[in-house]
Amino acid sequence: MGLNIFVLTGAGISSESGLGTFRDASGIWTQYDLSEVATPEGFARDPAKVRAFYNARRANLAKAGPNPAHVALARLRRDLAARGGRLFLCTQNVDDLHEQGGGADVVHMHGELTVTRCHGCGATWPDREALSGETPCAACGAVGTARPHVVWFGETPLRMDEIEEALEEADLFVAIGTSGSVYPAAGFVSRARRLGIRTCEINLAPSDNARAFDERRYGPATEVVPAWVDEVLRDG
Ligand code: BJW
Repeated sequence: MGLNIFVLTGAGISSESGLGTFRDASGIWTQYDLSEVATPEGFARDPAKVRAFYNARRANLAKAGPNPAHVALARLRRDLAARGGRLFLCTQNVDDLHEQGGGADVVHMHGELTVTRCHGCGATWPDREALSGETPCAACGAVGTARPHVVWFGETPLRMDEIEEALEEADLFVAIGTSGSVYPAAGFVSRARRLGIRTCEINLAPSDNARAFDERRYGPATEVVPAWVDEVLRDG
């Protein structure tokens, strides 16, 4: 059996692609009130404000492309698989830069910006256009129910059973570009440690969770991730 690696990514991996992080000095939560734009209550109060926020995020994503960190993880997945190993790539990011960088089977635990969901019937469809309160749902015909297919505070993250199973099977847990401040993702490192799995943090600077990791590597993801992938594939 080859090496089985669980990678968790956060906003930091896409920051050098021009997408903002949430909690850095000029992050998204310094410009927007998260209770207004990233909670079901905020959407119920002012759906037009929430749609405008996500329309701006869709427009930013349309201008962005994958960076060497996304591409390196896609290479890691292919090369591990060729050696009988596995990369389980779980991202908190709602962008599709892992896929654009050649990645596949990416688990988006906080949903996808390029998918719209009907708040009424739950139907989802791929959509890169601006969200509108007027377009009827193609499945149930309801009007005014279109929302981004993302996980807001207080909602249940996606594919949690699959994630837990993959953690249990991993030999190594690596968190890349995440502040470790949002649960349940922030708890994966302690879960991995309880399971006896080696853990590594890759970040620009130590995260809130830094001391929980066995190994730490600091610097821009576009430099540190490709170097780490080279090392894993050379030594593994
Ligand atoms: C670089 C870099 C470079 C920069 N190179 N690195 C009290 C205690 C515990 C929990 C709770 C609590 N009260 C409420 C909760 C639960 C709540 C929570 O965690 N709240 C905390 C704030 C305390 N969580 C939830 O509500 C979640 N649901 C839930 O728990 O359901 C119950 C349940 C659990 C388990 C099973 C079943 C049910 C839902 C959370 C939803 C989060 N949603 C968002 C928005 C998504 C849509 C969107 O994008 O708009 O997800 S919030 C936002 O934060 C987004 C991100 O995915 C998430 C994490 O942020 P991330 O990625 O870590 O970004 P940053 O900005 O924080 O960090 C960036 C990092 O990159 C930094 O460390 C930089 O240093 C680094 N960096 N440049 C490398 N170039």
